[in-house]
Formats: sequence, C-alpha cells, structure tokens
Amino acid sequence: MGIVNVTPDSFSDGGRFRGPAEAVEHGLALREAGADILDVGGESTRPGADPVSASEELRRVLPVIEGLAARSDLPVSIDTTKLEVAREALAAGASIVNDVSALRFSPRIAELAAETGAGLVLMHMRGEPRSMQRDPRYDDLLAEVGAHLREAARRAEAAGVDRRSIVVDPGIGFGKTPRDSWRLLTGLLDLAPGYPVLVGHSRKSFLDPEARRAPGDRLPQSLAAGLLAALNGAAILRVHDVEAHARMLEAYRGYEGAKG
Ligand code: PMM
Repeated sequence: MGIVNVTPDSFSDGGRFRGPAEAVEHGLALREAGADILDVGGESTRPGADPVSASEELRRVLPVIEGLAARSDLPVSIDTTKLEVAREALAAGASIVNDVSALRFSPRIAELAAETGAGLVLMHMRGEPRSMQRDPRYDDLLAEVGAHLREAARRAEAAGVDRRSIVVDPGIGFGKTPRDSWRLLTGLLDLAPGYPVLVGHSRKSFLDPEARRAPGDRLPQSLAAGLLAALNGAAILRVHDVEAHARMLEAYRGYEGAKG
C-alpha cells in the first residue's frame, strides 16, 4: 500500500505535495514502483496533530481520488475517521475505508462499508492523535490490542460487513512506546486470528527513538521493520518508499519459496 498524503502537516512528508495534480502524479509513480493499493489521506494523524473539518478534508482528497480512479486501475483507500469523508470518497472512486479509529469516531462507517461492499481497515489507536503519545501504558499490550481489534471486527460484521472485507492493523506508533511498536510485530497473527493484518511502520519515530534522523532518512530501519512484519505474517505493508519495499519483498519471497 503506497501512501499519498495530502496534508500540509504529515510527519513524514509534510508539505511535499502542494496540489492535487502533484498528489495524483505521486500516486501514479507509486503504482509504477510496485504498489497494489493507494492510500489517500487528508488529515494528519501524527502525534499532537489538530483535527481538520470534513469539508477541508474533502477539499484535499476528492480531486486526488477522482484523478487516481480515472488514471489507474489500482484500488484506492481513503484514510479517514469521518463518515461523510468516507462516503464521498467511495462515491468518487475509492473502494476501501482505512479507519484509524476502528469505528470509534464514526461507528456508522461500518454500515457504509456494508452497503457499498467497500473494504474496511480497522486500526488500533489509544485515545486520539492529539493525546495518544502521552505516557502510553498497557498491562498486556498484545492482549489489549487484540481484544480491541476483535471487538471492532465484531461490530463491523454485526453491521453487515463481509468478514472477508475486513483488515486489522495494530496501529504502530499510535499510543505506543517504541518497544510496544516492536513488540506488536512479534505477535501480528495472534491479534485477531483469521483477519489479514496491515502494518504501517514506514518512517515512524519508533525506528529512531532518539530522533537522530529526519523521517525521510529512515529507509534502512523501515525496510528492517517491513521485513519483520512480513516474516510475522503481515499481508499489507503501508509505506512511503514503495520501490524499496517491493524489492525487499521480492528477496523475502525468494527466501520463503526456498523454505518449502
Ligand atoms: N499511520 C498513519 C496514517 N494512517 N493507517 C493505517 N491503517 N495504519 C497506520 O499505521 C497509519 C495509517 C500515520 O503515518 P503517515 O503520516 O506517514 O501517513
């Protein structure tokens, strides 16, 4: 999954994409680089970020989704927690809702996904972006994140979402210490058995806890985390550096194929 952020303040590529035309070109380049899904987001979820209105989010993402839907054959996901944004994004050509609140902020996203047949990514986040990194603590991290994801999936299915449309995500860096983020990678398939797992590790601060480098300069660490996620069963890696991850996965498949 290649990341197409259209936010002025995303932690990792903030301000790089100035307008929709550039964002569409970026998405098309990610497709060439090997992406299978394009994830479009118009609200930054970095720690401490302030929320944006639905109308502002729509103003940012709709032209990009329309452009990508018209010019590429890849499924487009909308990274949002808002029902209205999800609805309009699906109408504009997206086919997956990537909800980083796992239905907590807009529970009716479940009905929308059921009605439209859209894919639904349910991600674990402690609290909300503004406060989530303030002293995150868990008694039993894997058990708590797993229980939260299984409950979100249960609610989605109760609203009519097909089980096969659901993907779960431990929410790397969302209300987690660096150690928590690494630890989640060790138990991916036990979180919500039977559901494919998405991991969003790319360029995040757990890879560089002392912040020695800028997010865009964390490629080796991102590839290491991506490989560990794949080795531990992740089905989808959400990344900025698509070509490097595609090449890493090619090597990984060589290893997997030889294991027999
Ligand atoms: N991380 C970010 C945004 N959206 N969605 C999912 N499903 N999983 C993630 O880990 C995730 C996400 C924040 O990172 P960005 O600013 O690089 O997009």
